[in-house]
Amino acid sequence: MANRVARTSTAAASRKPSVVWARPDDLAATGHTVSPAEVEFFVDNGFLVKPRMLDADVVDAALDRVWRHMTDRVPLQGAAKWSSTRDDRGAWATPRWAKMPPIPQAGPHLGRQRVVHVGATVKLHDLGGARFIVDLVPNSPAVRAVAESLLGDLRPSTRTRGVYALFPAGPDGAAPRGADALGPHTDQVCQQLNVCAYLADVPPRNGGFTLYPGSHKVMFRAHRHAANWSPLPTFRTAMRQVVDGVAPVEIAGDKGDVIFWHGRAVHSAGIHAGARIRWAVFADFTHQRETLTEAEHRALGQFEWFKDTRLFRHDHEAGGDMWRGWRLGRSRPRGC
Ligand SMILES: O=C(O)CCC(=O)C(=O)O
Ligand SMILES: [Fe+2]
Repeated sequence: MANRVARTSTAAASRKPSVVWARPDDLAATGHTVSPAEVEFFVDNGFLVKPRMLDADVVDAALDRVWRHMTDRVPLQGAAKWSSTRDDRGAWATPRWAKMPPIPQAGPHLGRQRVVHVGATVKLHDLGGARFIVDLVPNSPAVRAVAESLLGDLRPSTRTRGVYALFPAGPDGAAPRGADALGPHTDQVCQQLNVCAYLADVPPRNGGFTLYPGSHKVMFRAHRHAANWSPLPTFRTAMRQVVDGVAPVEIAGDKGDVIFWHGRAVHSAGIHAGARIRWAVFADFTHQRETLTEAEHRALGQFEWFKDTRLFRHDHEAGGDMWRGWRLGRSRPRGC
């Protein structure tokens, strides 16, 4: 269900390939959780990278648990077995997973399997609510402080989307490498501020999260509401304008880096021509406001159990100030 409507149909040939992004090193300022220059960068581009925000030892311990979980839960094809030598690249390049069970059509996991293993991607949604993952990313005091400084008072975090691994395709994997390797889209349900946190180093062209700078402003106006999924008839044209006109940036980085990104930004998993697994946790932040019930989400086709986001009962119209209610480094949220 996620992204089905939002995925663009723009011909790949007309798209721009991603460029590996070079982080400006002068944005942060001592004494500021988010400096004025960082706020300005975020407002203009729709993302902000905070390098090495997560403790490296805690991340390593988390990744050990994630790896064990994956080898327990992701079935391989036929009689194949996961290698216990995690560092032996040859043992896990060109993964061949067992066939996925069908998408649940009812029940608590409506719309998405608990674990996704397709092509070179594994999405461990079932780890999304594990205490050690929630504590590591959305409940990390440092991550939360930045999210609060940008967005304002936050809804308490109960889960993340999970841990997303992008595997190397391997010699016979024939991974597409150009713009057609990208799947530009926007996310649904209620979108304000999201994070992507790296659990291992992500060198260039190793699947780094890829985002179209400035696209949050275009896509914001292509919705009826400020945060709730509410695409206007102009949505597809707006997507085409972004995907044909903007060179996406691939965010390479280090273990523990956290990327904060605006929920309306067009984005994609990155081009992966490298040798490592791209390990990332994705999480959602929204304002603390009244939300719709689970039954209402199901009725609207916006039930995404694996995301920590809920539609606002009373969302603002997207016609006005797109930063209404955001704190943007100030002591009080804007427009409240
Ligand atoms: O894995 C990635 O880099 C992209 C994930 C994504 O687009 C999403 O969680 O909505
Ligand atoms: Fe997405």
